[in-house]
Amino acid sequence: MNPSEWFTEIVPGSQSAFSLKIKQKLHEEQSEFQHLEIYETETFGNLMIIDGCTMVSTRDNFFYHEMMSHPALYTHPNPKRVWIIGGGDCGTLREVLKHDSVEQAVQIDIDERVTRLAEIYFPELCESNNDPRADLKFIDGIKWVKDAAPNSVDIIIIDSTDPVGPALGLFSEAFYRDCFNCLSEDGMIVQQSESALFNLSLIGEMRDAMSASGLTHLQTLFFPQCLYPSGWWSATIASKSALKAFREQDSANKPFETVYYNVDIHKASLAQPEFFKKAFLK
Ligand code: AG3
Repeated sequence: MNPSEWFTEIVPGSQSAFSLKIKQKLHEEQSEFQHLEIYETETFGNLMIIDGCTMVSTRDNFFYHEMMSHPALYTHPNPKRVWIIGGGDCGTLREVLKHDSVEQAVQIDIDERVTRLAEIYFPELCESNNDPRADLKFIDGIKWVKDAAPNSVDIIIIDSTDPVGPALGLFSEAFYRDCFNCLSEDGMIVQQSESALFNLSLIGEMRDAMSASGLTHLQTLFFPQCLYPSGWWSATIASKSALKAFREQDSANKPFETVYYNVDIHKASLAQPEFFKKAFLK
């Protein structure tokens, strides 16, 4: 095996790594905020790497983007205003805009270069960028939420990188409190919450910070994501007030295509593993 033909992400602490065989490097740059690389792989299509970490592949991004969007959008009674903090590849934005109830979806990513590269190398993720309901902003999401007026958003989706570097503040109690303050009464946040196998203590700290901010009814949902460390990922939903009932009928009759998400997957993703219950729910 010639290592130069492979992209490898070594996962600190876990003594494990994930590799993909590459055909060629398509792009590399240091943006103002992070190091960006794009590869063409043998079997996963194109691959985006940020600061050495896998972000998106053509082949398997649907798991993540669908699960970051549809469970929350089918739990909120009538989601009209959605913000995506991060999400510069526009994959979450595309899923959010599949919902007819959504009147405005604002994507706030600090790094415009991520979106410009996604437009070139992941055009399918950007296919809804010209939807009149879409608004792409390239500013600091932490400041955006801090400056927002009360009752200005129904769902905030935090589609961030790992909690290091620019994304660290997106996992803090202060940020969650700012989210709480600008959510509508039925509002909720969804945050990508890493691997329950490799990052359980981080999930615990994140859940504690969410609860301390006033957010409540935390639900961590689980889904496969082979590109990311351990291949098993999670998202955590937290609500401003009482959790609303899952709109199961609407989900069963969803008027759009998905690859992974459906009503049964939604329910199954909420099943809590025994070790997770022991850690946080008992
Ligand atoms: N955001 C989650 C990336 C976390 C991956 N971590 C890693 N490879 N260590 C992905 C952005 C997709 N819109």
